[in-house]
Amino acid sequence: MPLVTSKELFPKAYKGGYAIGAFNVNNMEIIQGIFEAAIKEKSPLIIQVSAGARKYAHHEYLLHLIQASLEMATTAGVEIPIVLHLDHGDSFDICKKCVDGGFTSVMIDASHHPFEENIKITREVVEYAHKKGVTVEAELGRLAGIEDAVKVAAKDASYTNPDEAREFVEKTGCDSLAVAIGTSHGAYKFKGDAALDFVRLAEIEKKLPGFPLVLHGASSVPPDLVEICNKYGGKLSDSKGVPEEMITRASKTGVCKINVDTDLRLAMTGQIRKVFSENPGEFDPRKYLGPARDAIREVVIRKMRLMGCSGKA
Ligand code: TD4
Ligand code: CA
Ligand code: ZN
Repeated sequence: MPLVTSKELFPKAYKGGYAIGAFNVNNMEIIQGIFEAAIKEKSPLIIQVSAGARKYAHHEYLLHLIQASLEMATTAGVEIPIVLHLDHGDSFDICKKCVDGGFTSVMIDASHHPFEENIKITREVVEYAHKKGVTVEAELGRLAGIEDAVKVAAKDASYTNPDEAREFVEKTGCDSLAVAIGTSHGAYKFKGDAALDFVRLAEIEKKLPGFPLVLHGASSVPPDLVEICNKYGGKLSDSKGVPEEMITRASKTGVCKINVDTDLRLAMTGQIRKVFSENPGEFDPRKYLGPARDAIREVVIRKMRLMGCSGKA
């Protein structure tokens, strides 16, 4: 089965009250782990590549590894719709390269620019991408830093404004919108209790009925994954992420795509640490990348069940 665009997945997710997991990839084992999970769960999938991942692994390698997964699924008689998405493209140029180079979806993240400038850059990408049948995710508002989350003033300045969200979507023609409602990237999201602004999310939804929203910074940093890392020599202190029940709650709203990267990193690193702690003499990469791949599969299965996309392929 060929790659699909987000347009083929989001309306079903919106109506069905679930979200599709978008997982970041950097190498073969990560792709295989995620793919094994999608097959096991019969779940649609969004594979996403950051600018950093593209630089690290190279566009062609990632594209062909994903195409290999699709071919293997077809051979096995399994149909899994997959979107290949650029995560946080920061310029027209990188978005164009991905549109031209086989991606079916791109994110233009011009959220650090003033509102009008964000609209202008996003619209340019939309015009180019749509001509080639590629969908575009944009971002409005900025993801909170750990300090910002507690300050109300900072919250109003950086969280997505519902009225602006509608204007932004109308003026840009983007296909989905990443919103800032309290999450942030990485393993340290909250100092105390997790605070996601579900009231704001509902207001955004009201202003944009039926329009797919995207949640970034959605790793949960589950204590069991942190514990494995720390048990085998890691030093992750007080890591707090988005509680798993909030992932399920968000999935039932207009949020159609939920990004997860940090939890995959934790799962992978924990297993690699374990192998080396238990056998410091190990030097066969398959002996530590294999368990890392298995751990990725398990964490992705867990996410798919939380988001409700299992069984929706
Ligand atoms: O958009 N993302 C993933 C960000 C990946 C960054 O990759 P580089 O290091 O290559 O720049 C997310 O929203 C993931 O959020 P999470 O909570 O998992 O950190
Ligand atoms: Ca949803
Ligand atoms: Zn992100």
